[in-house]
Amino acid sequence: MKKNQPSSRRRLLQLGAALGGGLAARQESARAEESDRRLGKPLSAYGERSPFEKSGRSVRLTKTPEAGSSGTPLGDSYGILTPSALHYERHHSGVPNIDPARHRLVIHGMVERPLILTIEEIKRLPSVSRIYVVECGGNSGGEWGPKTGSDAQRSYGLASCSEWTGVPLSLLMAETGVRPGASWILAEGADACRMQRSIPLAKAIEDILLAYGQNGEPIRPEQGYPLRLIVPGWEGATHVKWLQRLKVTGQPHMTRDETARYSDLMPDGKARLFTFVMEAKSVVTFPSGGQKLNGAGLYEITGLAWSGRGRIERVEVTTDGGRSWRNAQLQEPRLRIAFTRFRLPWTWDGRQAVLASRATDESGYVQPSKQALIEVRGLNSGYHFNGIKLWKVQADGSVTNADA
Ligand SMILES: Nc1nc2c(c(=O)[nH]1)N[C@H]1C(S)=C(S)[C@@H](COP(=O)(O)O)O[C@H]1N2
Ligand SMILES: [Mo]
Repeated sequence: MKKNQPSSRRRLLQLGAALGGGLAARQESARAEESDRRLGKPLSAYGERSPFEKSGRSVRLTKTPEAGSSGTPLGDSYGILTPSALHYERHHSGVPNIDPARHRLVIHGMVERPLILTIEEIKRLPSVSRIYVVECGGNSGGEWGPKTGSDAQRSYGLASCSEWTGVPLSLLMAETGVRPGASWILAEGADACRMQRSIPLAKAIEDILLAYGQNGEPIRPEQGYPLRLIVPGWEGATHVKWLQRLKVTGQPHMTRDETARYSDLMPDGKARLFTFVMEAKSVVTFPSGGQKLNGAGLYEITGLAWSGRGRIERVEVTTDGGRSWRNAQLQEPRLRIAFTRFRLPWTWDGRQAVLASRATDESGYVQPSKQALIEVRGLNSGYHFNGIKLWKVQADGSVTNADA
């Protein structure tokens, strides 16, 4: 190293002379930049990630706040928790800007003692923190079609996993009491569309949370600030955001988002309503669509598995398009209804390979192939797809969907 210095310096000087001093100026500004970098920046009240990191939710920008969705970039994720800034978004009419001091939650209908609560009052109640995945019933809906998603975010990214803090709804139901014959609850948001979903009372009492915290801070506006429902294991649309009203009733309300939407039109022409539980699912996040392997050799295949029915028991991985499967290692903790990270070492021989994962949950349910799903469900519905996702590693190392 030292020996080379004089000669490389001489070469640099010659080059500098040839470029007429421009190089010296550039060296000077590079030195200034480097010393700025080392000096760093002062304290900040709220942290930002490194400016070198660019991964984000891919969004179609609209001029007005309207219905839309954006996915979590699962292909860039580590571990099992989704940073709040990258939690997927699904809004039926934009993100309302709600002042928590003026927000109220009303609980009424078939109750003994109706309640109107402020956020401050809700936060005074005994709370719990739980790690749960939230997944849209429409996640991977595009996979039903002939052309499947080209990357992990666009195909499987309407699922994210956070630690949620809030009050068990059972606590408030005990406070209000319920009248005989009560069996459902209507939840309503404070967004422009007043999104509404009906939920069986039994679930409300079992494990629903009235959540105000996400990953250690208040829930983000996109996730329902200041208050949302967390309905463990059930489709995202039941997790009503910006929650303002719970009405206890004797039957479901048959709202738009549980009849015309989020229902599954079966091959016999009948629609399956209230498909609440999100079944076991998994996806390889590395290597996944859009990524590139840098030559043959050793890699670690990794991905995420989860189930609305509980814990993940097993994840198998194939590298030959499903001819053979090997058990992946499951990273602890394996929490109920949360992302479980799986890993498997793999030596890539540099030839085309088709990768996929297959999850089994604690109920014994095994994630089906796309073909098996279509045989039972037909092709009329765009919701509740949980089929095995194939990625193709091309000989040049690029990774695409399996159709490519
Ligand atoms: N009030 C209200 N709640 C809502 C929605 C909405 O548009 N308005 N979207 C629902 C749907 S379809 C899903 S998948 C989840 C998305 O939650 P997230 O945006 O926090 O990921 O919220 C649900 N709750
Ligand atoms: Mo959704």
